Amino acid sequence: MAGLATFLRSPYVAQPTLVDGDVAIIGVPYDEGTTGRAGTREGPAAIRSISGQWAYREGNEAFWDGEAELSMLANVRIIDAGDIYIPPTAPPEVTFPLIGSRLAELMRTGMFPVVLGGDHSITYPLLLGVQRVRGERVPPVQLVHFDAHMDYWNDIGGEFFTHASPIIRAHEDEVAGRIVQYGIRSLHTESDNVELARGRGVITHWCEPIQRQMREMGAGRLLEDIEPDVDTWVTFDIDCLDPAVAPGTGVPEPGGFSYYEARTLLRGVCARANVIGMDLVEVSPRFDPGELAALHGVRLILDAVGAVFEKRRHPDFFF
Ligand SMILES: [Mn+2]
Repeated sequence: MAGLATFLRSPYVAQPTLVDGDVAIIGVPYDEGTTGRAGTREGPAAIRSISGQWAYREGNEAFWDGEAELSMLANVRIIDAGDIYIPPTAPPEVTFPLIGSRLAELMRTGMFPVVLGGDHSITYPLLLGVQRVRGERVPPVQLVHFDAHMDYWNDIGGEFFTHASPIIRAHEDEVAGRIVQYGIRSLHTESDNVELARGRGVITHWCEPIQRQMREMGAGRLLEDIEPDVDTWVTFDIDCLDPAVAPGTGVPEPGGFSYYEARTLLRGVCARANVIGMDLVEVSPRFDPGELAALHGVRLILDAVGAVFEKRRHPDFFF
């Protein structure tokens, strides 16, 4: 494979505009928010590296997905805007504004941002950046959250910005409005605030029951919880997948989605809501034999972005 290891071997453009592309890839090599084993700072590089597997798309030609009888990403131009600089040892008070400002800068161009994590703590500053672009009087985005974990801990030993807390932070700061979660299955204690989240209206779809539901009657009912056509951010923690499928992650949990289950839900969300950006977090390459977590991450990004742009072309499109 020739060329630099950008995402899909796309052009590297440091300060892109809509003239350069429709989709901007941005890496956040940050894992200061991890509570256990670190390493997700190496996620963006690993995701870009394995993405070369799909770099055979000539120019902006479509991918044909024969399984879904779907042409994906036709004339969708992807560029790679590189990584956000993370100063070593800097606290979240320093790094989070850097993350939020860079995302806001990219969103103001009108491009669709795809953020490669990094640990899940980055979703909070990303949503702060999204809301800054939207303006104070505009309601916050709907947040669709794929994860094995609720990420609704208030704090861990007085630390409020770890990868266990991005959803509660975003919710309490009102940079996430409606919140729908898929894939949750970790063991919980009081700290997880399961009841608090429920009381505040967070819709949590526990993993095994919805797997059964999808087998028996498809994903339609599950997607009805997504408010149609409203501006939506998708945050996809790779640990929502079965660790047998995607082992390379910081806090793997037994059980979890197959690739097909995650793809059905993810594409369904992108076909129903107006998704304005996404992040894919928690890929941890040193725990990733076969580069499987990174590999699934890339394919799911392609599936999601493909659905987003298909919806823009055909607003009534559905899988
Ligand atoms: Mn998680």
